[in-house]
Parts: sequence; C-alpha cells; structure tokens
Amino acid sequence: MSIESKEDTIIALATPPGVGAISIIRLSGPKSFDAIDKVFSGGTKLKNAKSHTIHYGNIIENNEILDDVLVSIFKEPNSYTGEDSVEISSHGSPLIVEKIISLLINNSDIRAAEPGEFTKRAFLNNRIDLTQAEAVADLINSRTTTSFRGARNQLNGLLSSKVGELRKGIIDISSFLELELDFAEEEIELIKKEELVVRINDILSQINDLLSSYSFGKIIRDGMNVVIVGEPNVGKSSILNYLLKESRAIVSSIPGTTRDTIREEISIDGLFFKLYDTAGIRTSREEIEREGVERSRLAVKNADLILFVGDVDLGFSTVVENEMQILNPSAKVIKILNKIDLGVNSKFSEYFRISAKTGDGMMNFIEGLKKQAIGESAYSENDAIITNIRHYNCLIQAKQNLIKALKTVSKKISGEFIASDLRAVDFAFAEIIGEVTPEDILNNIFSKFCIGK
Ligand SMILES: Nc1nc2c(ncn2[C@@H]2O[C@H](COP(=O)(O)OP(=O)(O)OP(=O)(O)O)[C@@H](O)[C@H]2O)c(=O)[nH]1
Ligand SMILES: [Mg+2]
Repeated sequence: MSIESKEDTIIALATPPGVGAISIIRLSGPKSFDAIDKVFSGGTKLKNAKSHTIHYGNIIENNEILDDVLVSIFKEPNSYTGEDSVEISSHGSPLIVEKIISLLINNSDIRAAEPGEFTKRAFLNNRIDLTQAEAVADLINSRTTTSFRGARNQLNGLLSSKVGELRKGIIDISSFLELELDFAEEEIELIKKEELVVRINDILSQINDLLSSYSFGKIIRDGMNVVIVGEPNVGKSSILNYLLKESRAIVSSIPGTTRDTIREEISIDGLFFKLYDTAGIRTSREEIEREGVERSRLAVKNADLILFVGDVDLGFSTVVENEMQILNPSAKVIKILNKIDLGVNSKFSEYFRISAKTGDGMMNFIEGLKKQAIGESAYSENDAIITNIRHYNCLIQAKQNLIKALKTVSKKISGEFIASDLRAVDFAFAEIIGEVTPEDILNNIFSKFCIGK
C-alpha cells in the first residue's frame, strides 16, 4: 500500500449488514475527527475531546436529525489501526447506516474502506505483526472452542514469539561468523564448527516440531474432512444421522438410497468435523447413480479421514478399499463394522464394532474419531502451532536453508557462505511475521477479510 493511500481516511460498517439493536460505523485516518465534527452535534467538538471518550449527540443532515448516536473517540496511536479513529454507534438499520456513511463521504474527503483495510493499517502501523493480523481473520471465522483458542494464541503473539526465539538463535550464530570475517586475517575461530552444528541442529529440530504441528493446526482451523464410504446398505447414512443426532439423510432398506453427497458440520468436544455421507463407490449402469459414485470419488480424494463401513454380513469390500487407496493414499482410514446388533462376526479385523441402530460401540468409535483428529502428539495451550499454509511454506524455506548451511559447514569453506545461508533462513522467518512480506502476498491476505475489519 502506498503512503498516500495510508493517509486516506476510510469508513465502513463494522457490524454485520442488516437490522440489529445497533450498528457500528468505523472511521480511521487523519480526517476522522474533522469529518465527524461536520455532521455531529453533541455540544463539544470531537477534535478537541479526549481519547477513549464516548459522546452522545445527533447526526444532522440538512438541519434534520438523521439519528441519535454514540460516538467513541480514539486518538493515534492508541487505536486499533494506530490512527485517529472514530466509532459511531447508530440504530441498527441498514437505511440509517447507508445515510450516515454517504453523508460523511459526501461532506469530507474520505472514502469507503477496502476489505481488511483497518487490520492492514494496524499491521502497517506496527500495532500487530502479520501472524496476528491473520489470527484476527481466523478468530472471526472460528467455529469451535479449539479453533478459537488456536487463533487466540496466535493473536496473543505465541507464534510471533516462537519465531522471534528462533531468529535470535540464528542471529547469535551469524554474529559470531560475521565477527570472524572481520578478523579473517588473524584466522580467529570464535565459534567451533562442532558447536555450530549443534546449534543449527537445535533450531532445525524446533522447526521440525512446528512443521509437524501443521496437520493438527490445519484441523483446528479448517476442520477435518471425514468421508463415509462403503457398499450400499451397510448403514452409512444411519451413522451420519447418529453423529448429527438428527435424521438428516434418508435411510431405507433399499440399496442405493443415497445418491448425492451430503455434507454436514459437527463439533465434537471442540473439534470441528466436516462429515460427508456418500453414495459409496460401486459400478453402476444407471446415469444418476453413476454421477453419485463420481461425487463419492471426489469426496474421497479430498478426505483427511475415511470411515470405511462394512456390515456384519458383508464385511469390507476389497474392491472399494483398493480404489480408496488409489484415490487418496494419504488419507487415514477407520474401519467400522456396523449392525453388530444382528450378531457379531469375528471374521473381520481392525474395526470399530458399532450399531447405528442401538448405539452400541458408538462411544468407543467417537473416541477413536477424536484421536484421529488430535493425532499422536498432544499440544498444550502454550505451544505455538502452525495453522496456516503460508507460515508452513516459510518454515520449509527456513528448513531448506538451514540444511544448506549444515552442508556448507561440513565442506569447511569460508564462514561467509554459512552466513549467507543463515541470512536466507532469517529472511524466511521475517516473512512469517510480515517484516519482508511482498506486497502481493499482503494484499492477498487482507483481501480475504470482510469489509469493516
Ligand atoms: N439392524 C441394524 N440395521 C441397521 C443398522 N444401521 C443401519 N441399518 C439399516 O440398514 C438399512 C440401510 O441403512 P442406510 O443407513 O440407509 O445405509 P446406507 O449405507 O446409507 O445405504 P445406501 O445409501 O443405500 O448406500 C436401513 O434399513 C437401516 O435401518 C444397524 O446398526 N443395525
Ligand atoms: Mg445412504
């Protein structure tokens, strides 16, 4: 963003559009107070009011009261954006909001804000770093307590401080190397090569820990795609209904009841699952059914976890299992043997035994589902977790350059080259927190925000 546009004064509705008790209109930039003073009558000039005060008064258009409002005043740098800011709480009517916004735009040199522009300014004015700005979007979008906590931790700066810690490690090593270069002629070794390797490996292992938190982090943020697959009539839809606690999908004893893919979201103990009931994978001559099977295949391709259902009579189809493997070799698979109320067949192995009809075995199966979502490693609330693909990619960059640095060390060539590898590592870290992030990446991040945030 250019400096000129940073100095624009911007306006947007900050609350959701529509009817409500109140709506909040937000202004930010150097002309905020001038603009509001032109249309507000509340006894005092807000330009002269103290920061963090609230003022009652009227918004006036052509000598007529448009609305009675409360106006909150924030003076730079102590506002969300770091700029002079104003929040107008009006009655929650789309008509009033629209009138107030156009009145302000028509009377002063201010313009409508772009999506995420308030948060972008907070970032550009160093109120928050980039990981925190991204966490704001995640926080707004979070739907379960776990995703909320993940975003909250990131907003509190947990990831930033972890990255800061790693950067300090790099800078410590680099400063030894740079000093050595200053004394190159005397051939002084300020840091032993073995010590260098130990330190680099330590940072590397911390990066690896962060990288491996991503599979959990992604599930925290976006939920886990869980796809129910199996032969016709094994009880796929019954399992979906059981998990949802409602009869969402049609269940019948006629094989091929489900033709389309059904998608529902559930949260189990704060974990977010996107559940897909499918027509299943099978050969069919009938056109609609064939389309249904195609859709099942697509769901399987995008699955994080496949619930592979068999029943006590049929067991598990190897044809379906093979095809699942080909479509999505990396998906986790849980085998579930359904209809155990009809008698338990011991011929089949590696499954949860359940009855979608009586609920038998369901608690056990749900525990298994949760375990798959959480994974092996247990993260505590104070651990930095990677939830964002951008951060993940930057860490990969850092890792590759660290490995390169290790190779350079082993080649016993000048410290200059190691220092250069380490600079590339630091650059990748700097990109995570937004210190050196290219303009187009920034724009892409903020364009995904809603307007007014
Ligand atoms: N006894 C018994 N019957 C079950 C159980 N689960 C499902 N059923 C019955 O099995 C039949 C098929 O169930 P659905 O849930 O429609 O099976 P589906 O796999 O979705 O079938 P399609 O959509 O046709 O592929 C229905 O008559 C269900 O009532 C169970 O645990 N025990
Ligand atoms: Mg079905």
